[in-house]
Amino acid sequence: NGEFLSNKIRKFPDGFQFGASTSAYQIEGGWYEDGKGLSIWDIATHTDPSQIKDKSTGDVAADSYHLYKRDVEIAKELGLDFYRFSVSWPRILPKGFSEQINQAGIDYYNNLIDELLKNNIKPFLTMYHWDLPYELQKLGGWVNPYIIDWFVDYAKVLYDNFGDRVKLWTTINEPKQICYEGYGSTLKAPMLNVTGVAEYICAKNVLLAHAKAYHLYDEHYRKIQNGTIGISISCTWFEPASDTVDDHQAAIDARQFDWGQYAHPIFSKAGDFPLELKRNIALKSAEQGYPRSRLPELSASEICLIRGSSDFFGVNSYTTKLTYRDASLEGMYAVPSYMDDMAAVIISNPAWPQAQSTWLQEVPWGFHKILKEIMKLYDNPPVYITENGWSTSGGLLDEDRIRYYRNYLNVLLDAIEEGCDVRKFTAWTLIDNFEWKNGYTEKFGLYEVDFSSEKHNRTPRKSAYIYKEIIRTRTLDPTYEPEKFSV
Ligand code: GBH
Repeated sequence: NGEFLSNKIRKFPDGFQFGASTSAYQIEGGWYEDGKGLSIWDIATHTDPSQIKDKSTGDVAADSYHLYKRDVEIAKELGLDFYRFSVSWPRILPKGFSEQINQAGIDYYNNLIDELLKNNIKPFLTMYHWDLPYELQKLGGWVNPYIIDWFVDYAKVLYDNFGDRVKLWTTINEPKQICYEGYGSTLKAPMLNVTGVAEYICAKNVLLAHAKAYHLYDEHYRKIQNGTIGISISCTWFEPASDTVDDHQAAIDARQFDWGQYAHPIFSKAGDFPLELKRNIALKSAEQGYPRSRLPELSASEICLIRGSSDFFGVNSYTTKLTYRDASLEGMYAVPSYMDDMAAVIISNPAWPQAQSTWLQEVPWGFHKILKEIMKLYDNPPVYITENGWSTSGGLLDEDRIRYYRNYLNVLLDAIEEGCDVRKFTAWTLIDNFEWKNGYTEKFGLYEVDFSSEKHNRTPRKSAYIYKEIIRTRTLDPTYEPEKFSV
């Protein structure tokens, strides 16, 4: 893997679209400006800076709150068909509730959207990319079922203010990362760490919030606004570490815990949480003496509401892991916990090319398997790749990022030829940004940002020229060398 078998030039299908993605907290800055309320990331970075690798914050980040015109110019330079950005909930609704709308926040996104349209770039709006209003966290955040209503109220404000011009929507970015990383561990804000319990309550609430926001659009806005709305789910490929039946089952369980937990209720014919998930958690909960499963049930009407509530499957995919089962390792994880419920041991293969992020390795065939599995499990839904990308420690000459994108796009083209309905590809990310608990130590940008200067200058990396040429020609030419970088 990881090598081109030929130097053949391959063409993308007509209508295939390219974009790049960012998220509000990671690029905007302006953390306490013009009436914005605080988010859980403002609180996390300010109350305990030692949680962030370089003790940094997103207070200024790439300063896109002030430099959004330059961001749009970059999108234009790249020739993007669309730009996927997220809205900061507390910038629009400082207290989280829709009784008080911050006009300066509305203005900011209006300006961004208008600037994009002026340059013929479609705005692709993500409603929630992890920066929950702190006021709602005080009430429990995603484990309080009232958040379903609060999220729908927020969605309504977005449809009312931006829906005349925004025709592409994602409700939620990466439910598993919100729930498991934020509530079942300390990997993401609010770092609640109520393992084996909170992540499952969160999962149910996120699914219902998404579904209700979807139906609000579907029933009250779609006719007039005529857009497309879905959800983005982070999908890692888990490959059995050996050919044993046990390791195969471990890999299936890992996939069901990682993305089936969210995809199955929305995209499968039957709806509801996957069987493996319900069975594993119910069994463990009983063994542990809980009076009921720690995974909350979905009622028949909830199953119905969630099933089919997405016009497309938004896939955020980066990497692959190996998975095995080992009874002697029982007890290696906290009890109860998500990891213990899954009962799969997850490792990486040191032979695979390694990015700056510890979790990220280049495994194009795993990306191919994800696309094929989604086609098989969920009856070939329209797929938008809403994130895919590679991290380095910095520098403009990013040959490894170029190789990664080319190899992933190459198998994406294979998948399309094999019948997968993949319609869009989105690079993560447009510009370097605040990489959550890793601060500014991992660079995912097609453009470098100079964080050492107040100007936050943006400079294209070599990969930006390669991506630009892919978009301009609508082809993948593995031998193309941009003039600017050729010696
Ligand atoms: C994206 O999530 C985020 O949406 C984006 O904000 C972020 O900047 C970008 O990634 C880069 O990190 O394979 O079991 O070790 C990616 C989420 C994080 C999911 C790492 C998989 C590894 C889990 N991914 N995680 S494992």
